[in-house]
Amino acid sequence: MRIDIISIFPEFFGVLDISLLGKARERGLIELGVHDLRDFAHDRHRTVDDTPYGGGAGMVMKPEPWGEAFDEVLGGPGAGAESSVVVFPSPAGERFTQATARELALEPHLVFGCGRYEGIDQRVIEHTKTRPGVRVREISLGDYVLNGGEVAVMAMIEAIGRLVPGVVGNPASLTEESHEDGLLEYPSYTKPASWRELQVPPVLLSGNHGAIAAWRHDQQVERTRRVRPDLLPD
Ligand code: 6GU
Repeated sequence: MRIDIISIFPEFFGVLDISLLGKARERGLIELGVHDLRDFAHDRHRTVDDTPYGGGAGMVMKPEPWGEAFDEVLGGPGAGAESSVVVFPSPAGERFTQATARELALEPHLVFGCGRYEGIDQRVIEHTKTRPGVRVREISLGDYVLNGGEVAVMAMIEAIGRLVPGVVGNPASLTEESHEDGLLEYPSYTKPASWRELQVPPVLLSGNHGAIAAWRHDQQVERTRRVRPDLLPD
């Protein structure tokens, strides 16, 4: 998979050199390009924003640098990249879920356009939709507001990247976790069996695999009912 990120804070993404995603890049499973939006602004101050038509607070990102950045990342005007998904992180987008991460992990090319200020001129989104071979999604992490898309994109890339085949060593660890089966994860324990007078639940020491599976499922249902009842069917 190839991932391109366009941002006025490219240095934000330095942390993608480390940890699981860094290893996936060393192994050639994920190819990453980070692009500075200001490289596509040609005035002396490399301006990327301007005041909003119609008035209102804050600044809006100008369309021209975005257009040129997408021309480069998607293969030039009219060139027609084969198949790309462009993601605009936005609190006004559809909600990002594990299902979204699973869908995006199957794509050969993702492009993240990180907006700042009060957003990007809407024509950039509309124009990107007209590029051949390109699908556009506006995606939100949840019902709160971040100053820009960078932190949201970091979270999305971490969720997507670990689902790319080969990135996580043991694929079973991908299915036995929160949200993969619609329930929250069961609690986990390791040695020692007794720590500061707290005991590991005895069933986990019993060696009875059926009883352990049943206990874990009960824990998942109980935890989900308690903290995320919205995830359960009525
Ligand atoms: Cl994707 N972007 C911004 N700026 N704020 C958010 C968000 C995204 N998701 C939740 N809040």
